[in-house]
Amino acid sequence: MSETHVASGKVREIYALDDERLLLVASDRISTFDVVLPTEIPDKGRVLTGLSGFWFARTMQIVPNHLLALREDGRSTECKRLEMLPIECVVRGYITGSGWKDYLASGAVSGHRLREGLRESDRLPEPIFTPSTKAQTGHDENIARDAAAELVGRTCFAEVERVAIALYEFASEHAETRGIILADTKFEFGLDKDGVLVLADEAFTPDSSRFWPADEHEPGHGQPSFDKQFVRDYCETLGWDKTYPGPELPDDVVVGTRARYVEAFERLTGISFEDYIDNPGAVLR
Ligand code: PZK
Repeated sequence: MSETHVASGKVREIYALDDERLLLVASDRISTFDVVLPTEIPDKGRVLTGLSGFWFARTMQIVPNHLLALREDGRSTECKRLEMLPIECVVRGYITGSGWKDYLASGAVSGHRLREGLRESDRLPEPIFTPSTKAQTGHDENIARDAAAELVGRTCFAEVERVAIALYEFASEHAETRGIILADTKFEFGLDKDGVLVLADEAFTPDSSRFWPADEHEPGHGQPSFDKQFVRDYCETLGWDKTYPGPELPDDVVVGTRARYVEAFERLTGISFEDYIDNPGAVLR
């Protein structure tokens, strides 16, 4: 490939196609406890790319997005190059993860004061926007709404918050009717050359969102992850200290995990994964 490499995520790469377009390539790598494992999950990158495409096609009436074309390999997308906003845009419909930690410590998350007595993994009365910083290393940190507004400007902040909540409401309602809870999700936005707000990165994938099986939802503790639970359970049996390097995965864990990704894809899109492999454009219609 002749394209210039621009950036690496844990499991994705970005290349420059020209001044206006980027190529986003999703690999089959998987991370757990923030460590990329040496074993890949076949087709994971295709599942995530297909899901993003599905959601981008269905949310254009809420906000324009960066997707220009989905390539025949099912894992590469051509995207409009944007000026990215310096915040991660997180929406939470359930209280878990760093939101749960912040709530326990202070009774609030990013300045949203929540009622007393919430249990871990409880549904919130309404989704909340909890922006975070883009940490260069380590974990993103939830920041106050004022701090986020300072970083992007008040008018931009208000628009991003409104759009992010609308996107979450749209997708989480769809997912719940298909037996999957989207507990929370992270968006990245950018501005195009005319200053228009555009949704970028990936949308409602299991790497950018917490997917929980709805029929197993039980507040009071952390929930099993729809996609990564086999991997986490296996890693817990090893007594691994969760630092680099991670363990190789046995075949049954790989096969079971691949099946969970494919199941999430098929439940959410209503499209058979085989059809997607034959014709990736199927998710856009
Ligand atoms: C962009 N990232 C983060 C994501 C990585 C890194 N449309 C865009 N325009 C300009 N920049 C970006 C995007 C997008 N999306 C996003 N870094 C730059 C990122 C995935 C893999 F290596």
